[in-house]
Amino acid sequence: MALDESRLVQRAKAVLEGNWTGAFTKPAPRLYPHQWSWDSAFIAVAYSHYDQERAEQEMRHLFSGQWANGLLPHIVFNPAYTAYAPGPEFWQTECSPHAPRNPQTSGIVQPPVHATAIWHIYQYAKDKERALAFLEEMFPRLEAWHAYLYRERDPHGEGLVYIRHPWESGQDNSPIWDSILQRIQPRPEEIPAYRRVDTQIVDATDRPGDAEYDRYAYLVGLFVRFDYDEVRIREECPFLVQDVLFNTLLCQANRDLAAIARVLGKEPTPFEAWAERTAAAVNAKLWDEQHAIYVDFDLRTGQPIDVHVAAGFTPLYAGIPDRRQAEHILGYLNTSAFCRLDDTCYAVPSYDRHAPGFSPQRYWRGPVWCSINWLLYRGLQRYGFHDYARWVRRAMLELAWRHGFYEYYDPHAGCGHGADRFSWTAALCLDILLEEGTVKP
Ligand code: 2M8
Repeated sequence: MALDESRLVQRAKAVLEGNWTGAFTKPAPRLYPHQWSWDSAFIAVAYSHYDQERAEQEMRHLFSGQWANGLLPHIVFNPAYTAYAPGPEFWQTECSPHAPRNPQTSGIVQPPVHATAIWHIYQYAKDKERALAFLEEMFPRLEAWHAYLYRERDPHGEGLVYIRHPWESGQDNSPIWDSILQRIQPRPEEIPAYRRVDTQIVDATDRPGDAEYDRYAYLVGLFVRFDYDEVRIREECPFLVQDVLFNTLLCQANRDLAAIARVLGKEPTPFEAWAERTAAAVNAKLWDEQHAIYVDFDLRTGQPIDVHVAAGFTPLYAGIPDRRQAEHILGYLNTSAFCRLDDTCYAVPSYDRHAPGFSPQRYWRGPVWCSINWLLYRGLQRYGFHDYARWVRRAMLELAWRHGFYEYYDPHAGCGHGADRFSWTAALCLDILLEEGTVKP
């Protein structure tokens, strides 16, 4: 059956409704029963088109877990779901003087898309007075969040913040981390005990392997041992990376925070300055001129990480590349390594299809993700690459229409993998379906 945008809107809304807990929206019904940080921002973007109050609630609940030092945790735990592992007892955030006791949270962050989501809520709000009050409420929290990142994660003032765990990237088992994780060889007693429930819910071949999980756990054990003290973590943590996607999203979030400041009659200059400094640093340090892609930087070896993932094209989204760079990026994106427009690929895969270790079904090592495709869609639009942008839009919607709202999709077969009824897939489809107002929510 041909794609029917109105029906797709109804199906996507039903997914979000089904994952709504009364306080926040779960990323997926069973696999992810708590509140995840960047998932919720994408979800709030969708609600902003048809339920202003729900969009506000989503963000307000996430920020209820913000730490006193500004850290916005990647998970806010819901006490109603005790079966999920790894849970609060694994994170032991009570050892940090900054962490809240209630709600319980994890002790790491995720990509900072929150100012962007909150600005979106304001822009689409029907009740502007209420939206202004919401901006007033959220502004100091957003400011503290960005200030935390620049203060604690960019100690040399480079304009690039670091991540200290693969989960902080949002792209958990991406091949970007392979060389670093191979260097980490913890002794068995250094790996905190953990339980996996993910592989009981979805196919184990879709998920990261146990060797990777051991290292994820080892890193969390290290943070706990240091009471989440960032200075000690920075000195000792073997995983310290300046990540393209994270810094790109921070750059755009600063631009959006500046817009929020302007509406509130506050000073936008500090946020504009952050955005410009980060954009310049991404271009100076992470751009690979030879291959026309941005790559991560390993602060432990002092070397770029020469791994090409689709996230390496996302600086388009924040307007970071100049025209010449952007055209080269499009040239690389439009090859068989990623996705030629006339190709048999269903949408842009997360990893170079010719690279060693590419897998069409294993999580962040090749499958199509809607989040990355949405960012590319926005970036391509920004530079006026309309043919490719239209194709990405259509590809995302067709995947959801034919196969359902999966966490990720096989780029060759199109079928869905990971969790079904996945919120951000539904949310980002909703955003592109509803943005022009031609389809009714
Ligand atoms: C995935 O991450 C969690 C750990 O935080 C997991 O693997 O269990 C990632 O895809 C991440 O980007 C996402 O936010 C989270 C929830 O959807 O799942």
